[in-house]
Amino acid sequence: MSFVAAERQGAVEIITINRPEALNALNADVLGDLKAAFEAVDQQAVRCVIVTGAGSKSFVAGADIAAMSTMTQAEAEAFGKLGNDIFRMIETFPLPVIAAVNGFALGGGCELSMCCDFRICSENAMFGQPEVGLGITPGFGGTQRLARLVGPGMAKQLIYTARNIKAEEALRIGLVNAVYPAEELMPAALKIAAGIAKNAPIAVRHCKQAINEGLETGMDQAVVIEEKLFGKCFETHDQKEGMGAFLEKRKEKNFTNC
Ligand code: DAK
Repeated sequence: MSFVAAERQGAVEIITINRPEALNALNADVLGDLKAAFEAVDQQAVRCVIVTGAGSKSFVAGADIAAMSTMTQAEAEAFGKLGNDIFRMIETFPLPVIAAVNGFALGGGCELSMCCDFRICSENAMFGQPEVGLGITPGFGGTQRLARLVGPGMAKQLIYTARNIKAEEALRIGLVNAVYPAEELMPAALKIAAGIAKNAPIAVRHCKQAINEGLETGMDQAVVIEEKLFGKCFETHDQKEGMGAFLEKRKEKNFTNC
């Protein structure tokens, strides 16, 4: 897996796009390695995944323009499907995924960050969907996820103008949750991940599923999705442990992911 590095720190898996000579641009090999890295995550032991980019300059500067430049229509569609399938796998991954955006998140990079559960970034981060300036549309879900995250009006303005935005503006429009000095980004991501990891993993997973699936449907159906997942928690050891700890006034909880 030369283009993607994976490292475990306790219950947190850090997945790093590692092609710094091209500002971590995504070609088919990088996408394949990213898929393999997610497939290799130990879902019993790991409680949260962080996705970031190698180097101090770029998260991911987009899909690889050189690789795309000579594609036929059929090849472009296949490339779009490759990326979309992997990004959808990340979006529906049974563990929370945090994007720690450490620089450029342009085009496919912005799209990668948006298929994660939420984004935090460094002060030097820059977001944008510059595709129309290259004569193409966003192709890894950008038209869909940006509109859902920041609203259709803001998404349309950003996509039609191909304007890149800095971290503070990304914060203001709700694309990122927080901005940190570069050296504080990964410690902050790990702290958030640790805060997630101490909670009941099955409950966290069900929350992710309820939010994701509920947003895709009407409220009547959405609350039924929540009811079902809430009910499923009562089959778990961790529900008994969490509620038992409260009733016994016990601070320590032994969540076992079952
Ligand atoms: N692709 C390939 N190489 C890239 C790259 C990219 N997206 N971004 C940077 N690089 C490479 C540069 O070519 C350069 O390589 P060398 O010349 O050294 O060999 C190296 O990374 C360093 O870049 P710069 O020298 O340009 O560095 P600067 O600091 O001067 O500028 C920059 C940084 C991020 C402003 C600049 O590199 C830049 O503008 N990069 C392109 C950003 C961009 O336009 N990104 C969006 C790409 S389009 C679809 C599927 C997917 C997509 C669309 C459709 N379908 C199949 C339908 C997605 C599209 C995109 O993501």
